[in-house]
Amino acid sequence: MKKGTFIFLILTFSLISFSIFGCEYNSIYIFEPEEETVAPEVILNSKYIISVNDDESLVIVQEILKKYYNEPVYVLENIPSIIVDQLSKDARDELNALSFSVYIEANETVFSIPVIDSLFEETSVDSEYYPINILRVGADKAHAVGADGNGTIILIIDSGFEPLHQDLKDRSQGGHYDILEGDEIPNPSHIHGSHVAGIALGSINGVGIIGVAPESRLISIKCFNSSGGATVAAVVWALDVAASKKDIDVISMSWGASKNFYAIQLLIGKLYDQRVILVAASGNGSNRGIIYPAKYAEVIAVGSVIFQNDNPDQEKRADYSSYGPELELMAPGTGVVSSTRFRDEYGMLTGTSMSVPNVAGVFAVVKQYARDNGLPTSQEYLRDLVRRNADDIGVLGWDEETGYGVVNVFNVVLEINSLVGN
Ligand SMILES: [Ca+2]
Ligand SMILES: [Ca+2]
Repeated sequence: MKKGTFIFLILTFSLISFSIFGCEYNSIYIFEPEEETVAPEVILNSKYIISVNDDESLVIVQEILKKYYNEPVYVLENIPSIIVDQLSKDARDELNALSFSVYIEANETVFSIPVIDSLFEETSVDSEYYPINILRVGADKAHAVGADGNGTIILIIDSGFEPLHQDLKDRSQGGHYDILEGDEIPNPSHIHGSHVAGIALGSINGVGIIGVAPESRLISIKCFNSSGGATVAAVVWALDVAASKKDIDVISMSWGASKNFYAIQLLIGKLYDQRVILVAASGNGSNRGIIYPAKYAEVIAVGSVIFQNDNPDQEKRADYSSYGPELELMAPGTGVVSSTRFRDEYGMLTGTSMSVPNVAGVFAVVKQYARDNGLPTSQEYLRDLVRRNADDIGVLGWDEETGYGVVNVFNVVLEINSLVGN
């Protein structure tokens, strides 16, 4: 284990008594060392993230830091980066004088979840139905032919989710992680995460809503706080935990920042190399300028479309939806109904945040259906399949405002059927 941050602090002695065949044995001391990590808030609010390009360079950096008592509070497992709570001027000067590149990035709360208004409108749901966004991406018709994400895992990096919600509880894969509290309980800090999860994989269970990939499984990594913000360290830590997980098919990232961070770029590259399909929000900046991580080539940038089921010619980019040369796909994001709080509450939220899980769900379904039909399941193959089956809108062909168009999973299912002669 590369993580060098565990400190064995507390040795607990417990006095127990037990009996064997009626004889009492007292004063048996059990020696239980307890693994104590650095408190999550120390890592989350630390001062810097230091990254290099290889492990050998990282060893040199750590040797230098040791001289100045600037040792890391967290050593990342999957990239040559460390999080430090302090960095003296002398240490920084020595790092900057090294012959290789050392990236010293200040830890700030720059990541946010792009929703237009985080106050949601509560929506009553009488009997189970497909919300209009799910219908628009063709998921109902895909489900009818068995394309439902069965056997895939969607990892959602967000604000946790409501584990008791009727449309989410059966979707849990387990293996969740809570960066904010340093435990494995996904309890939500904000409704955003539950809402995103419901869109991607709300269950077919006779109640509430149905998501895009209702047979897919959910793993949650929580790093966004109750204000919908996250520090760079929180996001880096979350992505590092994600990169340590195996068998993840899709990662849904309804968040971002306008600034590039080298540690995050390294982690996105690492996840891409692990064959994970990465989906993220273009942002709600209303302008030309897509946020990170959606801006990276490895990540599928998703914008929000104002859609009309009966009139596709009128469909256009939502005014708030950021656009640019990296834009790939569109999905509904305005007035989307999904799971929110407690066991059975639903509500409406708006933003590119809501568009992302539609696309993440589509990729889970497409991966399952391609796999089941003996087709390739590489990111490149699936990405190309989804792009060319999107409903083109706006300017003919790919364009900066609407990418390849509105994602349509049923179009993909039809192409797969024709490819394999179903
Ligand atoms: Ca349901
Ligand atoms: Ca177009």
